[in-house]
Amino acid sequence: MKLYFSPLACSLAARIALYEAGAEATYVEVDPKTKRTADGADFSAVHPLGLVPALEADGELLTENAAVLQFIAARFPAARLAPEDPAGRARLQQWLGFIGTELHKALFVPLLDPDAPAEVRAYALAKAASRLGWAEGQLGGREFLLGSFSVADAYLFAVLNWSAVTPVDLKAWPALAAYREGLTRRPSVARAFAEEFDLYRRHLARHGAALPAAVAEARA
Ligand SMILES: N[C@@H](CCC(=O)N[C@@H](CS)C(=O)NCC(=O)O)C(=O)O
Repeated sequence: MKLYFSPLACSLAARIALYEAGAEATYVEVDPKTKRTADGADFSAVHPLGLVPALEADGELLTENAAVLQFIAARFPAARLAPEDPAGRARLQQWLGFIGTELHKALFVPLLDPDAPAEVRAYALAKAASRLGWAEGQLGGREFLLGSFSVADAYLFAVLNWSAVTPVDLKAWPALAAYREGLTRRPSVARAFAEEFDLYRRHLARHGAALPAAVAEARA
């Protein structure tokens, strides 16, 4: 298997899932600015949309977080990364859909995009209270979104990390903040996050950018 990823992007979730599964995989870094892989190849030739994650498996390319994560879960059932019963499976889909649309795309992408107009950012930020408030309520004080760790937790962790570089302050949602903090102690998550944090730092240095102070603090 080959995972195309960018450091600390949503593709972090697939890396976490692969680590959970103990899967053999090759990790190919994609520069989100140049769309070049680490060896200089054009990632757009792999995935014309230039989006990560993209997972090469069995000679095929799979894209979209929800599909990639569920594929990894299905490929490595012993890791128990997805419920198997219909209700649990639907609940997993519910979370993957919510995280992908309401949080990832609707809330965080406009806040992370330096080219997004101020009005667009304000429009996105206005959704934070209801979307994160709903997730906070659903989570309560639980450690995981479902009964045990699943690929939805990996995806939500990847997305919540972005609060460090956006005006979304997780302190307003203490259950979500505690949930994220708790996941940082999980071995697969800690390993994936530490590795990608270093790669992110190197990516910034290559582009002559400094590590944002809030990110450095969050890591310290
Ligand atoms: N709908 C896609 C979205 C993936 C996505 O937005 N990936 C981001 C990283 S988190 C990306 O590759 N962005 C690069 C770009 O927009 O050019 C999915 O769920 O996989």
